[in-house]
Amino acid sequence: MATRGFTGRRPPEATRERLPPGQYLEQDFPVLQIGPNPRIDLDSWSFTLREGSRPLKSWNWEEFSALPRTAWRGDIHCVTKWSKFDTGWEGVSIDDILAAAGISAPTEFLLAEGYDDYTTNVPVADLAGPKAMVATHYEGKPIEPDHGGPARLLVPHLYFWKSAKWVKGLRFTKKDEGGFWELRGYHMYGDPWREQRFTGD
Ligand SMILES: Nc1nc2c(c(=O)[nH]1)N[C@H]1C(S)=C(S)[C@@H](COP(=O)(O)O)O[C@H]1N2
Ligand SMILES: [Mo]
Repeated sequence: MATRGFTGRRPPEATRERLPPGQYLEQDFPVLQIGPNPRIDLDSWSFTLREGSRPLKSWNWEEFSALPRTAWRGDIHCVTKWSKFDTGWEGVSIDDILAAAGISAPTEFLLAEGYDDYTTNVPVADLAGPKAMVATHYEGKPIEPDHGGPARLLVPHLYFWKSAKWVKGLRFTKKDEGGFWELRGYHMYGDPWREQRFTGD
């Protein structure tokens, strides 16, 4: 016991406190998705805000890369029960995206849309502040295609299925509309601390 505290290992109690209910600590970074990686060429990449079908503002890669940058480090939680601690991301916060578009959110809800046609719904209120972003970098490097590069949504306080990979835009919706997984039984909100995995949780 004399060497406890000198091993550099996080005490198990602290790990347990940091893990939402039903989660285990994963050291690797698993890859989960509904299909193959979409092919994305930076020359034709764009990110678009829409209200329903109406485009509000669009950026190409060069324009998007010139927006103010935000960094965030923290824990992510997948509904398949792995959590990963201390993940470091950089990108553009949703606040900065809206500011650059010169608009405030036109509705309270939106669907994030991926280049693979994946969608997931998030309340606009959950994207405020620096903790939600369109991330372009993971641990200082461009996000690998397997993890959603060149750009993915990052909403780390909700289960990771809300963090749409290969994101191509945000579509504001009048009502809270379910996305790909929400229409297939996943929870509409997905708070890991309240263990909102499936409809009715
Ligand atoms: N575009 C897109 N985004 C997606 C998915 C997907 O299939 N397509 N899968 C989601 C799910 S279910 C999870 S758990 C995470 C996995 O992200 P990772 O592969 O980087 O771990 O991405 C989410 N974002
Ligand atoms: Mo997932």
